[in-house]
Amino acid sequence: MHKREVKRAIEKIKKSKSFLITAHMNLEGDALGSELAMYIILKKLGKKAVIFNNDYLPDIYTFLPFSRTIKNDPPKNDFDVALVLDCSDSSRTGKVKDSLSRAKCIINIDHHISNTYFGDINWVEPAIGSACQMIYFLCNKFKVMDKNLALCLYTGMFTDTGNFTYSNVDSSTHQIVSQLMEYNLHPHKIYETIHSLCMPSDLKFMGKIISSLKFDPQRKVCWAAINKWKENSYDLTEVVFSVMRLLKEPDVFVLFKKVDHHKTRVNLRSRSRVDVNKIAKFFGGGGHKRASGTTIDVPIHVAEERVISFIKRYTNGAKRKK
Ligand SMILES: [Mn+2]
Repeated sequence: MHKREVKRAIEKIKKSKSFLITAHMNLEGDALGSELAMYIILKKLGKKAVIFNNDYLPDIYTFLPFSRTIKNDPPKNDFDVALVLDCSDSSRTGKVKDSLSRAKCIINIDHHISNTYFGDINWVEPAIGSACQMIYFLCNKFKVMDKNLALCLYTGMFTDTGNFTYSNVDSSTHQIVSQLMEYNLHPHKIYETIHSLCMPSDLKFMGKIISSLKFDPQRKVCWAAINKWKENSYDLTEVVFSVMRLLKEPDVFVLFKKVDHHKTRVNLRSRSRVDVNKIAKFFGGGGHKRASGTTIDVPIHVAEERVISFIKRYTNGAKRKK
């Protein structure tokens, strides 16, 4: 834990009155959980706070407390502090970026290894599995934990660790979860709200993806290239990856989605050995060692060719070094 930056962040929060809270685009459990938890903490401390996001709240997360207070339009007033959470770079806040300059100070609280240290205070912990786990620490410091906070933090920790199955889970994760569970949370309900949402058409779409999976000759990389990605009120990306992860052999999983004729979204996941942040970084993106992404301005078949051949070279290199 970066004690000096934590201390600076806490001091700044204590001294300041008004806050803008935001997170990365493509909202998911950790971004929303950490934003809402931060909002609740600040309200409990008697501060003024507003959450402003680039994207609309996905339906599956409306169960989170205070989620209806989230704004999608720029606030008119200035702020003492902008709290940017779970966000590797200020440009990842989308349209919120313009409003960040209206704050006297930016506090960057994040766990992406690709973080660009864009804040005035940068509390960045790549070894921690979720931004929510970092906010949990603030809850304890301010002694404000309650059921709403526990629900927000649990949701972020749960989603960012693949339901507590990824390699970023350790004993501290479960110790914290154990404390959150004291607030009478219902993990089975949270799980179903977030994950049991597929319509029959979604499963048929998944079937097409599964039947088109590709592998390198050594079966260490598994990928799918999808020309027509199904837009849902929730994102099927993690569902596809969870199916790919059922495979025994691959270390790396890749999903290519056509954005338009000259733009391809690439999502990368790794099981244990390969650092996919480095791969995404090579192609102008970033994220975590085990989960990252990038958008490349080339047609999908070109993106597929370039990324897969890079991964093959990269993993061969990693093997030789071992
Ligand atoms: Mn996160």
